[in-house]
Amino acid sequence: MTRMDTANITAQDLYPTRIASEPELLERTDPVVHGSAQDGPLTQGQLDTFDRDGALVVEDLFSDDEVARMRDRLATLSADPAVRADERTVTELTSDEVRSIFEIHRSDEVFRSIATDARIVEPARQILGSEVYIHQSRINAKPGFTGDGFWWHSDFETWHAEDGLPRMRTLSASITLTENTPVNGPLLIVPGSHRTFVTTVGETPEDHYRNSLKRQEIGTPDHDSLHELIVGQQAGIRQILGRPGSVVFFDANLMHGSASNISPYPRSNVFVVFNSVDNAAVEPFAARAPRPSFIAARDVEPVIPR
Ligand code: 6CS
Ligand code: FE
Repeated sequence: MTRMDTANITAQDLYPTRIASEPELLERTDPVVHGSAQDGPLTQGQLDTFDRDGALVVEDLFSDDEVARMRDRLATLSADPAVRADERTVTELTSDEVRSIFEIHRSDEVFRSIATDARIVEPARQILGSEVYIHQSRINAKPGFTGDGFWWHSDFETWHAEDGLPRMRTLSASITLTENTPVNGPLLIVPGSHRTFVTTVGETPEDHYRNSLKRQEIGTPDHDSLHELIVGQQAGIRQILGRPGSVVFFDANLMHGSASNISPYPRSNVFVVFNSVDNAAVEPFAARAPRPSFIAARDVEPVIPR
């Protein structure tokens, strides 16, 4: 396979990945924060934190009642045979436990209303400086004892290579449904890594998502690049901890991952990925065909916050 028949050749590729035989650390050319404090609701201090770290935690954005409703829904969905059989549900590699449920903003009323809630949509619009649409939504469940982790990755690397998002103008809002503690496999981030694009080595296999959503290998950074980022450039690693109902907003290119959960305490999060309407998906930059729309939206439907 050559570059010509696998990749997008119409749009300019600022972040070439899965193409060269050696990895590279490239400088981000896109802005991180597009809006200003006047646009609200985030303060200048919060925008500065997001700009510097690539992540911002807002505690207690959702109430205990709202969190309880979401957890109940998740429990019901996870136990429902129809949901378990649905192609949008991903189970763990080594067990039948539910790992992720995708496109919950379309399949479920409770999560539809959460995904369009002004408390997460407005900060996304402010940071991205435009109207936004939902590129992806999902619940990640990490049950006690059996929940497997996520190896280091930049979400943008995959969304660029496999879904065709051209530029870095995308973020995730992750709502915590359980307490995130040091022992239940919390989110680990490399602060400031959103300014560096780590290219990866290895071609995207056909229907890659069938494996990658259980355990990703292609599209993940190599050890030397991670060492350079974390140790060489002294970015370090930070755990994101917090109470249920907190929200972590993080840039699509932030290097992050999480360990498996060997504690008895479950951990689950709802993710809503907002993309700028000015950054709509084009053809994938390093895959034969785009992934199904339940993983990566192909239509731009601006979110009307409620
Ligand atoms: O493939 C994806 O789109 C996703 N994979 C990971 C590991 N994180 C973000 C996203 O859901
Ligand atoms: Fe991720």
